[in-house]
Amino acid sequence: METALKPKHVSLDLGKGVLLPSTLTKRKLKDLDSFFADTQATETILNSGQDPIIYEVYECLQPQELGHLNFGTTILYPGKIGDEFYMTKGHFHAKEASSEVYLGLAGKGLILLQSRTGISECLEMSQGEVIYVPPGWGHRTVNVGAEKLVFFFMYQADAGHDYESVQEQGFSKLVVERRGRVEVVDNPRFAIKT
Ligand code: M6P
Ligand code: ZN
Repeated sequence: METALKPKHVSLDLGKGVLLPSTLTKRKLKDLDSFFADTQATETILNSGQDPIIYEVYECLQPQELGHLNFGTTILYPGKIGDEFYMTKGHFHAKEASSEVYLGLAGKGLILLQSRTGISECLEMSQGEVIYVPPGWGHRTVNVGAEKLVFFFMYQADAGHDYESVQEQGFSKLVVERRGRVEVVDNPRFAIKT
């Protein structure tokens, strides 16, 4: 067994979700340009010179090889684009056989899960909730609360992120605010490709 990689130690602020040392990625609205359903609302915000941060990811990344685990935290800000709540891009794993675990740390969210054949699930994400994403399920997290949604994740380091499959049509469901309530509705843009 290869033992060249030394054990690591990082510290996690459980409330804020800050993981150090780590690699920090900030995703702004411009990075999610075509991901929100209301492209007009996205354009209006960007054309006004604003580019709000939608989420931040702190990652402890290992070599992209079988046997290693990547882990980290995501801090998803509260807000909406049009009537759609702030969310992550969402992805399938490029290596279909890989899975992921989430642990909610703070805030109130939902995780949308979707199979390649369009079967969808929606689970709640809040402090202390653990969610297992089995192989083959695309996943996207959504902040439906007024505070930051903070969660921990872990997945196989060789999993890879496939964004293309979700960029074009999105997920089959949208999480929106209607009449002051959180609703999970069908995405009119979505159709299973045959
Ligand atoms: C989770 C993990 C990360 C992912 C992040 C943001 O925390 O699944 O691997 O990068 O969410 O999601 P996305 O990459 O879909 O924007
Ligand atoms: Zn993933």
